[in-house]
Amino acid sequence: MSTIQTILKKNGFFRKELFSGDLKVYSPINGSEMASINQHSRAEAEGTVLKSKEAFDKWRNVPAPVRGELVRLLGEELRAEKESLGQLVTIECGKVLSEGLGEVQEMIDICDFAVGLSRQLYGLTIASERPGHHMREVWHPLGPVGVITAFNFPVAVWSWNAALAIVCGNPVIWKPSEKTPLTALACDRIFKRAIEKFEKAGHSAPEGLLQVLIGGRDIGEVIVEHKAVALVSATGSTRMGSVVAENVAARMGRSLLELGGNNAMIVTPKADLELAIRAITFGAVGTAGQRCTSLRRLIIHDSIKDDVIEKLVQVYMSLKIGDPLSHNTLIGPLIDEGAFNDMQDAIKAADVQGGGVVCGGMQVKGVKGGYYVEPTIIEMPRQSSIVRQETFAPILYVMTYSDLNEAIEIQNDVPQGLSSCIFTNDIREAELFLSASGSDCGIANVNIGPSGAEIGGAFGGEKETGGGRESGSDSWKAYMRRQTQTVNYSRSLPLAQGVKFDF
Ligand code: UN1
Repeated sequence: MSTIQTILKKNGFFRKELFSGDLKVYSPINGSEMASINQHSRAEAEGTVLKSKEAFDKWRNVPAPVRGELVRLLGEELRAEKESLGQLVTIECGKVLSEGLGEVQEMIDICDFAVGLSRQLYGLTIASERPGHHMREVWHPLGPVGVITAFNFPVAVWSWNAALAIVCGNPVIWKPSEKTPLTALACDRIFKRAIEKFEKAGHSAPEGLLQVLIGGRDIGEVIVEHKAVALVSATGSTRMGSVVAENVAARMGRSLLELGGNNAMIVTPKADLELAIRAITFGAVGTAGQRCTSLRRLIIHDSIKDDVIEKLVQVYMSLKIGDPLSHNTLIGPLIDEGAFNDMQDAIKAADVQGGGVVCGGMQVKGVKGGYYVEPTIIEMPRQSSIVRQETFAPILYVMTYSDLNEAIEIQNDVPQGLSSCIFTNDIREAELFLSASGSDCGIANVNIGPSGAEIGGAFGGEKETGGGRESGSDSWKAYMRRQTQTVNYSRSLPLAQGVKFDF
């Protein structure tokens, strides 16, 4: 407890206002109450949307490279705050410090990416079929962007959205998870500092360019239902995502969804097993199994199963579980009691469905007041209903295969489609996995686990994962509207498709 308070104080995150509300914020490290903060009302949330609309009217006219300068300054501020924000991420969501710092690095990376992008919001020029005409595609700012984030990546996923949205000319309304509002308030403060520097350099940013809304479902509903919110980018469960998708579609808005994952690894007899064991371990137990991209299913050739499991169990036994702030810890706590219960329920269901626990599953002491668990390996006779479901915990279901096509079929036979990977040194196996009849996921890796993607690629998945793409590549296009422009610089008015309309 004292360490947590010391960190909050040292970083200037410990302010009186954080103790005047009714949203209690607990640290998963020891369950201690860190703050009780004010929540916004529905009316306030509506006011926020209107303010965002006003900010949009101004910000869209600021040249994109100047908008990029603000994001460059945000990246600088994040560099300066990497240590303190990384620590705050750790104490608020429980991931180990190296991963907390990694999350802030991911924010810095996306800022750098977005700064470059601010001079590259390219559209096409298109050959016109009519003489004296030219056609082009222009990307315009879209409007206020609502960002709803989850507890497990409390700041990085926001930054993927915010850095792109702002460079693309859009203000941002951010509703963080109720479990991790402090990191959001810290980012708001960091963003304000970037704005101060931006304005000191002679630029101007409208009020309300970034607004943080604290609250639960009712606040989320305002963002989802308000016509002025042009894009709703939501990360969370498939259940939440389908409500968002339906409601945003009903008002013809745009949504970008990053929902559940149920990520698998295929390990073939041609794999470098040492590499595979490292990747399995990080994928399945890193972030205590609480990434959307966490490894949940191992589909392993029957000839090597026993060997791999034996090696894995040895590694699992050696992993340090406990306080995520302390140096050698690799597995921190689950976010809360609910997550612990979900894990226990999944283990019981797996048992009923014919599974056998190979190792783990028990609660461990860790730090008093937190929910610490042993990472768990369960052998399953088949891909039963519990395996087809995402449980946000360090449970790894192991299944076997004898033919690679069968393995790919198992890999694809789940409702989710986020991340996937194969371990093999055989180019034929790897390329089959990556082909049109291979993995059906948004992310497919060879000799890399399913989690820990770089920001440069588009991030997201198919099927119940929601279909959205965030972060790198051309994901920015989701934050802009495309306009096809045709200009006639001739003295006549020829019609397309040769249509005659003479009068
Ligand atoms: C998430 O879990 O919602 O690829 C995001 C990864 C991270 C992002 C995960 N870069 O694991």
